[in-house]
Order: sequence, then C-alpha cells, then structure tokens
Amino acid sequence: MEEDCCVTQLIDGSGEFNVAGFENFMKKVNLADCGLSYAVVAIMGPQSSGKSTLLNHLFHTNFREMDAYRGRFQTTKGIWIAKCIGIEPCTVAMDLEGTDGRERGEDDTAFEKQSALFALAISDIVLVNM
Ligand SMILES: Nc1nc2c(ncn2[C@@H]2O[C@H](COP(=O)(O)OP(=O)(O)OP(=O)(O)O)[C@@H](O)[C@H]2O)c(=O)[nH]1
Ligand SMILES: [Mg+2]
Repeated sequence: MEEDCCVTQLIDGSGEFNVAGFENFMKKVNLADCGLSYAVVAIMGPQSSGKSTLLNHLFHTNFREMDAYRGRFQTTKGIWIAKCIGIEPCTVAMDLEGTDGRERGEDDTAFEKQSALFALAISDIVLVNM
C-alpha cells in the first residue's frame, strides 16, 4: 500500500492554528519518533504560480492543485503540511497560501507577511517560487 502523506491544514485562512489536526498529523507520521532528525521545507510565492504542483512533483505529496478547467482561483488557503514520501530523514513539506491574491485584496498583506516569517522561522529550506 502506498504511504499516506497525511495532508493537513496547519493554519487556516484567518490565522487559526489547527491544534487537533496537527496532533493527528504528528501521530500518523510518527513525528515524535524522529527526534530531532527531521527537516521542514516550505514554499512561498505568488498565487497560482505552481507552488502546490511543484511540491507534489518533488516530494510525492498530495496538496490540492488548481484545476484550470474549473476556472482560475485561489487554491491553497492558509498553510498546509504533508509528509514527503520516499525521503529520508523524515521531511515535512509546508505549502503556503499564495501572495498577491485577488481574494484578500491589495491592502490585506498581514497574512502573507506573517506566514512568510513563520516559514522562515521554522523551515530548514524555503523555496521561493516566482
Ligand atoms: N504550464 C504549466 N502549468 C503549471 C506549471 N505548474 C503548475 N501549473 C498549473 O498552474 C495552475 C496553478 O498551480 P497550483 O500548483 O495550484 O498553484 P499554487 O501556486 O499552489 O496556487 P495557490 O495555492 O492558489 O497560491 C494549475 O492549473 C497547474 O496545473 C508549470 O510548470 N507549467
Ligand atoms: Mg497551492
């Protein structure tokens, strides 16, 4: 059976931390057993620039991707995490909500600033997708 990457929303669009979801994620991927030997890789960049698609291809995760046949819209809301499949040591991929989106408008940049700082603070690697 293929390993489950356990895609979980860590922080929702309003900035609320998903405590129960993260505890469940920790249990499912046995994060506690990894001790300190795990890595976090995050991606940030403009909306619809292909962030989720790139992570899915690189790390065999299952983040939701935009379906262009259904229209162009914001796909990743808030911050999502998933376990990278087939990568040692245990690696967690973090998919950030796209910046410069129409949905939040030009003036509401608080979430993108805070999520960028959060990603820089907790990740070993931050990919900037332009
Ligand atoms: N032509 C082309 N299309 C791509 C490429 N990468 C992604 N796409 C398409 O671009 C669209 C957006 O991709 P997503 O991965 O959802 O983009 P995203 O940056 O995660 O978007 P948000 O989560 O809304 O910020 C999808 O329809 C993808 O199929 C690429 O390298 N080439
Ligand atoms: Mg996305």
